[in-house]
Amino acid sequence: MGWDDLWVSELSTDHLVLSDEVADALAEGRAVVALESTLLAHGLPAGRNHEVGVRLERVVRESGAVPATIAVLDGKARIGLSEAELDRVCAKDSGLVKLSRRDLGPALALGRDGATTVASTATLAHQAGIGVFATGGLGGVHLTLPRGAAAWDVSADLDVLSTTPVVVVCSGVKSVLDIAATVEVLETRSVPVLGYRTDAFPAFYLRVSAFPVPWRVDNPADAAAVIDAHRTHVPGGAGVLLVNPIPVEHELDRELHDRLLQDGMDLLKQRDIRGKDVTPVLLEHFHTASEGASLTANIELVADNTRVASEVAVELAQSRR
Ligand code: PSU
Ligand code: MN
Repeated sequence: MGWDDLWVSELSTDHLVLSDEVADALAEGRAVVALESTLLAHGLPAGRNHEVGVRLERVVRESGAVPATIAVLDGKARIGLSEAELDRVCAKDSGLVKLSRRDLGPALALGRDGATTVASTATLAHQAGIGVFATGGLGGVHLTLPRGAAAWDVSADLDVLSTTPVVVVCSGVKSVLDIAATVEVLETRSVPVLGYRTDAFPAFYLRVSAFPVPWRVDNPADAAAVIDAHRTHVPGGAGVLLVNPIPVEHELDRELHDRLLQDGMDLLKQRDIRGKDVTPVLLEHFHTASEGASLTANIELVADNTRVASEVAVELAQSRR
């Protein structure tokens, strides 16, 4: 048995399965970037999600890193998907459950299929030895609606980030969330927030929110240096949030955005949508009501975050050599 086999057998367990490509890259200290599956299975419409999954992996490779899309299939956490596995995640009637961190134990034990959110993807990435993860938007504190829908709803993404040493690259949080409260929770939980070429916390479809970021970096090398210092010199296992605004040419028109948001909130109230259904229902409303404009925005921002994450992962890998 060679070194690679040893590494693989140490990392892969009955319930955690690394693809050969990911296992090899990790063993050789090469850059690996984790990608989540909830944004594919529950955030994008079937029919578009597969091409996005393939594109994101290509973006990672073009930046010199190895992609590790993460999902739970047949009760096994898959780190790096085969083509057939990506097909399953993106299938129209895949029936994949949305798995947060709390759902991992049940899904593994009961042999289920599920898509992983930021919380569960970061958990599994860390377990596999992957330190950088790209996504669209982080979950956060939901706006409080009078009675019923989303009356008190704080995403597990925030707590997981405060205890899991993974860098999450995203375009902030969607404006369907309470951005001010989300930023406050990140401060309370001691999660460093770095603006990537921005002084404002981004609002997903829009480049800026009304809230500043505490720190700004302007290139992958500075981002990597901050991440390295945080990991090496600051006790505790908090991750890092690197926020990258949507590319300017894909930003949504503000008026359209505000209208979609208002209607979306009304829809939640009318249909009494709660808990983990809130985000997918709102996303679907945005995509349909904007006739695809928000879908393009969503796809382009995830692709750009994936590029930035890959560049930072390559810097981090180089600085460890
Ligand atoms: N942002 C998107 N699309 C998504 C999500 C976020 O653009 O599909 C998903 C992510 O997986 C995130 C989750 O972790 O929504 C948050 O869900 P909740 O608010 O129920 O924790
Ligand atoms: Mn929630």
